[in-house]
This record gives sequence, C-alpha cells and structure tokens, in this order.
Amino acid sequence: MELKKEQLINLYTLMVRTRKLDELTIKGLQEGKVLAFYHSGQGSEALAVGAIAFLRPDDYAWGHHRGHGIGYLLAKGADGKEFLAEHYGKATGSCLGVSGFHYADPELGVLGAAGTIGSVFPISLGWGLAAKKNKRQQVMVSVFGDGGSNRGTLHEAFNLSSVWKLPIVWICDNNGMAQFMPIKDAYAREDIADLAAGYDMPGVVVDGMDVLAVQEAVQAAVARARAGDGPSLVEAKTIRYRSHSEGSPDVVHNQPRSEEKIEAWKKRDPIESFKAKLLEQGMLTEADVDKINQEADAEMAEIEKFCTDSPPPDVSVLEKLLYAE
Ligand SMILES: Cc1ncc(C[n+]2csc(CCOP(=O)(O)OP(=O)(O)O)c2C)c(N)n1
Repeated sequence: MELKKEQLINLYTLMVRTRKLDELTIKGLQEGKVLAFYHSGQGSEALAVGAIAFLRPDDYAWGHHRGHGIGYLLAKGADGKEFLAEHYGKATGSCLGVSGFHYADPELGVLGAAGTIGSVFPISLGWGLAAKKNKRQQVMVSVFGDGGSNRGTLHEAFNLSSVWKLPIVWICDNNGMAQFMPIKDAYAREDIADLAAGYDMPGVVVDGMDVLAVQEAVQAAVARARAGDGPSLVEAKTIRYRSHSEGSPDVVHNQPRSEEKIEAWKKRDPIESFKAKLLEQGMLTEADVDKINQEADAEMAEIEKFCTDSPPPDVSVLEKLLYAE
C-alpha cells in the first residue's frame, strides 16, 4: 500500500510522541510519582506504531509490557493522560488508578495487559474467536516478546488459531533479550517466524527498526485475517535500548550488555532514520520536524500536569469494580 504524505507524517508523529511519553514515564518513576515499575520501549517504536496505526477502530490490539504498550495505545487513539495517570495511581487513569500499570480501554479495543508472560496467548485466542463469531471482519493483533515465545501456551494458541482460521496477527517483538537471557541461549533456531510453518500459517521476519517494513508486513497479515484466511506470524527484529526495567542492572547473564552493540543499533534509530528518509523525500521539512517536536513537548507538559493535579482513587471504586449492580 502506497502511503500518502499525511499518513507518513502521522507515523513519524506517533513515534515521536511514543518516545517522549516513554521518557516522561521514566522521569515520573525517578521522581517517585510512577508507583510500580517501568519497562522502557525505546527502540521498538517503529514496531508498535507500524503494527497498529492502520487498524480499524474496532479491531482488538494487545501490546506487551515493553513500553507498557505506549506506541500501540497512542496509535490506537488512546489518550496519554489516562496512560500516565494510571501509572501515577490516580482516579483519572484508564483503570481508575487501581491497576498498577496494566492499561485497558475496551472501547478502543485495547483489552488489557498481561502480568504473566505467556498468558497473552490463550487470552488473545479467545478474543480472536470472539472476532470471528462477531462476523464484523474484526482483527486481533497480539504482541509478545522473544522470551514469551518460549512459553508452551504459544503452541496451543498458534495451533487452535490456525485450525479455527481465526483473524489473529501474532507479532513477536524480538529484541534478542528476555530480561537477562539472550534468545540465542534459549531457542534453537535463528528466527521465531519459523514456528509458523508448524501451524500452517505464514511467518515473516521484518526489520523492526523500519516503520514502513513493519506496516507492510502487518497490513498483509491483517488483510489475510479479514478475508477469513486465518492467522499469521510477523517477527520484528528490534533492540531494547535500556535495561529490562528501569533501575534493574543491564546484564546478559551476569555480564554488562555490550554498549558497543547497543550504540550500533542506535545508529539505526527508528525515529531518526524515518525522519531522515522523509526529509530526503521532501515529505517533511526541518520546520515540520520542529513543530512536531514542540507540539509533542506541549502535550507531555499537559499530561504531566494532569497527572500531578489528579486526585487519588476513592476506595469505594474497589467495591464498584468487584461487584455488578
Ligand atoms: C511467567 C513469567 N515469568 C517471568 C516473568 C518476569 N518477566 C517479566 S518480563 C520478562 C522478560 C520477557 O522477555 P521477552 O518476552 O523477550 O520480552 P522483553 O522484555 O524482551 O520485551 C520476564 C522474565 C513474568 N512476568 N511472567
């Protein structure tokens, strides 16, 4: 699909906003305002935005814990205020401030976040089944990490999704690391996409630092799902810029992760490289870039103020959330 200028600029803008909200969340954590913890998504913005930006509003999307889904949420139309307020534990958060950091907004088709790696597979399968039964050609996009791919639940869900021809796009954010464990020490093959063949679905590998490559591969899988032809697997090779979670040591087993390797990946930064491409093609000017950055900075200042000014939850919400009226 050939993208129009405004679509390209939208992808770039979403990635800029994603990075800035990630930075703001880290700041909130460092200042003691974010209550739980945070797994930065810096380095996988192209995957998040490219995968979600072209979904229909009524499609279902399940981002994973990297960046706590920021890019997926913003691309689906979520409000950054409700995202951060949830992390601040404020009443104005997406889940009224009681979820810790597990964002959900069913009206946007954002169904929640899984605390347990691997639990995403059967739950996504259920939403894929719902999408098929609804007969509205909805698609379920489910994202997991390379470490998550080693849970047995993946195989059960991949198999049934294929047998039942469910409209699911399985997406692996392969950043090469599961906390302190490199994927090469835990998985026998090079590409996780190879698993798809065992379940008779297409499996492709894309450069997860290239938003257009991601968009193209995911859109092909979405079209297949909408046509009733069943699930696909898209594996995006990305990098995790920061440690597994803020404040935890950035090590491979017990040794520090190679800064050289991370710096080399950073030279292919998804936001900077897309910006360079758009500038070169004349789709963006330096003035546009400044404006996008300034607007995103203003949005972040507003989000921060909103979260600071918001009240904490009233304990009565607990009863409301537990019992139906
Ligand atoms: C069943 C289970 N085991 C361990 C954890 C702790 N944990 C949270 S994220 C994570 C790493 C997962 O790695 P991966 O799926 O590759 O995602 P990444 O963090 O690299 O984005 C681990 C071990 C968990 N949440 N659930």
